[in-house]
Formats: sequence, structure tokens, C-alpha cells
Amino acid sequence: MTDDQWFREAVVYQIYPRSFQDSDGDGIGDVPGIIRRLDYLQQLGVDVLWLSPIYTSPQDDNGYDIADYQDIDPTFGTLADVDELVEQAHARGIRIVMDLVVNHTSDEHPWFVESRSSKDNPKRDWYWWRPARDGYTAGEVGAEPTNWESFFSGPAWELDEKTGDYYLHLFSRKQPDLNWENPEVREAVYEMMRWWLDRGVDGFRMDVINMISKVTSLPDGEPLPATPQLGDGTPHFLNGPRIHEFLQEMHRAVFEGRPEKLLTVGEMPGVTVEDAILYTDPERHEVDMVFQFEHVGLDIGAHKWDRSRVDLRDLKASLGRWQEALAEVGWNSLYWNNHDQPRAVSRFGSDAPEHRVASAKLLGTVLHLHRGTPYVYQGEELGMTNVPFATADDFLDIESVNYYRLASGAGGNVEEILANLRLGSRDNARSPMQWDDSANAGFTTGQPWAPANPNYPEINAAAAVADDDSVFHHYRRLIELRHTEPAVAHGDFRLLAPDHRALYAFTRSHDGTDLLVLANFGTDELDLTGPELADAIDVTGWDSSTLLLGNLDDPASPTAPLRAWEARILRR
Ligand code: TEU
Repeated sequence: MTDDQWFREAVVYQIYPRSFQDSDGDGIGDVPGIIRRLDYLQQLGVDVLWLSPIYTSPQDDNGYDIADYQDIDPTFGTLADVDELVEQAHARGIRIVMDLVVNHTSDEHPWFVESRSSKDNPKRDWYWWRPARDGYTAGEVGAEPTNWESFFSGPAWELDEKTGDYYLHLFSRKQPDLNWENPEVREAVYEMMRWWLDRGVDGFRMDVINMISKVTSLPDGEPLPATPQLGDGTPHFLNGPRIHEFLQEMHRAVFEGRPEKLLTVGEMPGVTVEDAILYTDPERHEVDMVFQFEHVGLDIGAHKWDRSRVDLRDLKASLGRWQEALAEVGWNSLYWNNHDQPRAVSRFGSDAPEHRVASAKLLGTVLHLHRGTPYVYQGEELGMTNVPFATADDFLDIESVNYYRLASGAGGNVEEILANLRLGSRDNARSPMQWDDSANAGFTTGQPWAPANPNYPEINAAAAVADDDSVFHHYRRLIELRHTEPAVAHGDFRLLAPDHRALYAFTRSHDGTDLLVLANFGTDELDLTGPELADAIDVTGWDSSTLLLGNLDDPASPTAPLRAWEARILRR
């Protein structure tokens, strides 16, 4: 492994600063709060911290709407605090990766304020402005330039009264899309990125970066089943015509020739394995890895709020296909959850009290033993769960609020809408980090912007750190394994028993070492040598292997039947 592939042995921890640790009692997490918790993160052993956005922002989308890329929002701290964070993290051997949100800005960014000021403003073309559809008057129903639906419900176009044109916003109306066709836009972004790197940060997580190149004729999309007046614009802006060109240009303008290899990860909804090979081929100089969405879409039905329990066979097939496709060229990122997804243990494991700890450890085991760079989302290492939301008022996120408003306004069944939100709302991931059993889970001494999950007296970091059997220490051991056992980072991956409904099993092989990972995604005991499994997986050669790490009391033998939610890593 060359030095510029260091990320292959690294584990990244995602911080959602708003919900991590408040230091000044205003109820919102901040950068000094992160600094205060660096020792905890060092104890966990992570190599990199990725911070969701902390820049100046009206917070319409909790900071993913940026009004100044080169300053910190006062609720989160100051630039001096960030310098301090970088210094203190580096002193502990931890790198800092910033969120880069450049598909769109805030509508309060000076670039957009200028752009909207008149049709002949020099920055007019920095965003996507279009007149009303032919034959329609601006403001009329259906007059939007295209039928695209916004990710946050409703049309993706907003009429600006001042000039009578519409602007494109794939997300909220306070997040106008930048026009990457304009070379001045691209250079302004690159300059800002260089400024951050010069300040000492170690890379970027690039928000919806595969949306920056649009088909410039902006064709209508296929009508959507649930809202046929709107269409699916994604074929016209996901992995668009110039995306590879833009990323390569960015590489040359920002990353090439830097003394240190920086980390780049592109968040890419709708990315296929074929695209991902191109994006992550080191020879092409685009990004180190991408966040793909296939495995977090398997339990989603006709529309994104329609969720069911994932079929384990689909999950294995999907993740297995990504493992195989990027085995020779490119690299995977690995994640179960983040600030946009429900909590992993509630979704893929079991948050029932008797299974929560075992299933949280099992999920960590399976993910961290895949080939790729694992991402831990804050609180995942404690087995934090989804939040028991009672009423519509408990949902704070713009995506959830908009969905509730539009769906209930259109006469939808309120109980059904609430049930969908409980399973799918991004608010599940955004409740405060549970530090201890004091008021507000030790997150703030003030009034928290979102309430702590009521289970914090039991599920919290202080309790987990003190208990050697906790989810925390299991994650710590998994992270350590990646650093000490070369097969974890570099071994070949081979999926076993793909058709079994409850067993997730695979091997990793490297330089004469074989690892076997066995995980029981359920409560029925699994006899590994019984007739049901004997054909699919032959464990006879593993009888005298070493148990590297398990999640329950040691089994009678390495190949003894798997108990409820049991996971084992065997080595020979
Ligand atoms: O998310 C992009 C994205 O497509 C989704 O995951 C999105 O969160 C939404 O739930 C789709 O249903 C990124 C950020 O991670 C997210 O927090 C931002 O809201 C979004 O981009 C806009 O910047």
C-alpha cells in the first residue's frame, strides 16, 4: 500500500455538530464541544472526523444551506475554534474532513443575492434561471420551466417576483442550485476549497456531488406515480454529462501536488457500480470513494416514505455486488446510517431491549469486516436507536415537515403519514448524542434544540465506556482490528450462502490468512452444520480456527450454532 492509499486502513467518524456536544448552553452543539470530546473519539480509535456543515447559514436545512463558505456560523463557534480543533485533532493523530456543499448555496449567499438582483447582473448565470414554460404566465400552476420534483417535496423551481424568472432548487427553495457550466462558479469553488486545505483540513465529503452537471436543455421527467403533475428529473442531473470532467478539473485545481494525500468522498445518490468504478479509479483522479445509496434503498417502496423491513438476501446481494465490482479498481465506502438515515440498530438490527446490544455489535461486525472504508455515525457506537416521536410537532427536519404538510394537506391519512415519518424521518438520527444520564443526556445545560431520546439514562457514552462488554468497546475492537489485521483492510471478499434468509457469511483472504465472518440476523438459532446450511457453507475447515472477536459469551466452539443476533469473526 502506498501512502496515498492510507484511507484504506482508516475508519471515519461522522459528527453532526448541531447534535454532538453543546459547550455554551444555547442548546445547539458547537466546535468547542467537539474539542471537549476528542479524548473520547481517540479512545474509540477513529482516524478521521467528518463534520457536517458548520459554515454561516440560515439553517433552513441545518447548515446544508450555506451563506458563507469561509466563515463559521456563530452558533457553532468561530474560525479560531476550527483552527484549534484541527490542531488538537492532529495532535491526537486524527484528521479532519469538512463537508463541501457546492451543488447549491443558500439563497442568502451573496452570490445568489447578486444573481437574483437583475437579469443582467454579472452573477445572473451563476444559478439556473429560466422563464415560465412556453404558453404559461409566471406564477400560474404548471408554469415551472420543468416538471421536476424537489427532494423536499413540491416543484424544484421557485418564482422570483423581482425578475419574473424561476430558479432551480433540487432541495429547499432556500438552496438554489449553482450553475457549474459557468467556469467562474467552478473557479470560485476551487479557490474556497484551497483556502480550507491551506488552513489545515484533511479533505472533503462532497454533498450530492453527482448532481452538479445537469443536461443543459433541462428536459421534463417522467410523471411520478404519487404526484403525476410532477416528474422525476433525476435522469437529467444524476451523473450528468460533464460530471467526470468537473471532478477531474477539481482534482487538478485543488488536490494535485499537495504534500499530503487528502481524503475525498463523494455523496452520490443514484450512483451505480459502473459509475462508481469510474469515479473511484485512482488513475482517473476524481474521488477516493463514493457514498452509494443502493443498500439504503432496498427497504423503500413506491415512494421514499414507504418503508418495510429489508430482506437480508437483497441486502447481501447488493453489498456483495459492490464488493465484487470494486475489488480490482476503485474503493468502497461502508455505512449503515448517517444524519439522513434512520438509526441502524432500529432499521437493520433490533432495538428490542433484549437484542439491542447484540444486534448493534453484529451490525458493526458485518460492516467493518467488509472491504472498504467504514463510517461510524455519532451514537452508532452506543447502539443509539430511533426516537419515539409522538405527534407531527415532534418532527423538525425540513424534509419531514414539508412531507407532512403536503401529504396531510392533500388529504392523506394522518396516522399513516406519522407512521411513515417514525420509520423514515431524518430526525431519528439527529437527536442529541447521549453522553451520560444527567439532564438532556449531558448534551447541553440549556434547552436542547431537539429533545434527547428518552432512553438516554440507559444508553449513553459514560455507561458504555465503563462497561467492557458495551457496543462502544466492540466498535473500539473492530477499529483496532482494521489497524492490526491486514486481511480486514486488504483481503479479498467472498460472499457465502447468498440465499439464506438469516445468515450473513463471508470470507476475507489475504497473504495466507483467512477470516470467516458469520452473523445471525435473527433470533432463531442457526446450526451451521445442519442440512439447511451444509450445502451453502462448509465450516468443517474452521473447527480449530481462532475466534478473533464475537459479540456474545464465547461459543462452545468456533462453529457451534449461532445464537440470536450472534456474530463471530474467525481466523485461520
Ligand atoms: O443529502 C442528499 C440526499 O439526496 C438525501 O439523502 C437527502 O437527505 C434526502 O433525504 C433525500 O430524501 C445531502 C445531505 O446529506 C442532506 O442532509 C442535505 O439535506 C442534502 O444533501 C442537501 O444538501
